[in-house]
Amino acid sequence: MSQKNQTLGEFIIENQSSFKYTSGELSRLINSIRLAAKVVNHEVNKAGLVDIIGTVGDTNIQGEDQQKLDVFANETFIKTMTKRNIVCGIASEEEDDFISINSQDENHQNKYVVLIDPLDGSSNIDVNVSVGTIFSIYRRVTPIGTPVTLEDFLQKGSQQVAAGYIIYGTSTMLVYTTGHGVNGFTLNPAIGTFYLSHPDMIFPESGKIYSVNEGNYIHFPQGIKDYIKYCQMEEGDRPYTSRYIGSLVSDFHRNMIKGGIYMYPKSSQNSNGKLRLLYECNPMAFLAEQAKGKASDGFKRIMDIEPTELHQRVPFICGSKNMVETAEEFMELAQKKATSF
Ligand code: AHM
Ligand code: MG
Repeated sequence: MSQKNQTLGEFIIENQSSFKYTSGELSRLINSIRLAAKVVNHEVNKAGLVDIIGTVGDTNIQGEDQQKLDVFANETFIKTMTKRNIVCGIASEEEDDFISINSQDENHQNKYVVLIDPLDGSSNIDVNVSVGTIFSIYRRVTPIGTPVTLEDFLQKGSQQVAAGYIIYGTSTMLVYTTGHGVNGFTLNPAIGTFYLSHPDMIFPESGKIYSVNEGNYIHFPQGIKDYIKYCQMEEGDRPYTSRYIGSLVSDFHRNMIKGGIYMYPKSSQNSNGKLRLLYECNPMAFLAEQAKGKASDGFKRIMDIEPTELHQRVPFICGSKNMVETAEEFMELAQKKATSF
């Protein structure tokens, strides 16, 4: 039985048997993500010292070049997983193509691929606002022992075996699911240990927060405009509160705890929105559903979308179930009105 204050390490061992393919490989993989998260956390926390310890492009006291944090996070996660020989392939939002690991080694038996957004919301770093790492894990579909192919990465979100995020916030948390609910662990920075602080996280069925970049309002589809007006209307428990950090992990995390909806719709400028299906939307959708919330592109379930390319973008609406369903109703109604002319 999981209990508060259990360490993440203890939790992983205890829950390993509840995973249907128990070989320990997935546990080792989550352990390596935990390790990389601590390294990135340490670096993110130093970001405010940038003017004191040097800026990007400078050489630090050890003779190392200062790196942009998103580049550092990307390298740290990739290196940690590659060196520990824990996955057969990695795709990252920061890389053009996927990386095949140990494809020359015939004894290479690893069966998982990881897709990662190493530092999401990185435009927020300079202003001391929370950023996050998002990860998504699948079993490969091509034969074990052969080099991975694009097919191993272009799987529907419903095929995910695990997903999660790390939020580098006022405290650093790792939140993940292996398909048995969502659990959140808070880092005690003094001793570098994650403790179970948020067992069985659940989205309230309805909420009072809507999160969207309203500066783009004029470019949004009619259904989204109508839903935003509905959120602002004085009726029943409305108007809702508007909260938008501009850091998906942070907006999602707050909404899951308090109840709310996050939207990044398509617009007249970006026909598929901004967020990436494989690195951002699918993992957040898996977490949302495991926490009894919902994730949609406005018309259909995010995790049912058949991916066609690694860096594909999709409109994203995610959060408390009732709120997402109401937004979908507005989208459908607007579409019906538009086609009835
Ligand atoms: P990024 O992957 O380039 O960091 O972009 C993703 C981020 C999300 O975290 C956030 O919700 C969104 O972009 C904010 O975009 P905008 O500034 O257009 O509202
Ligand atoms: Mg991102």
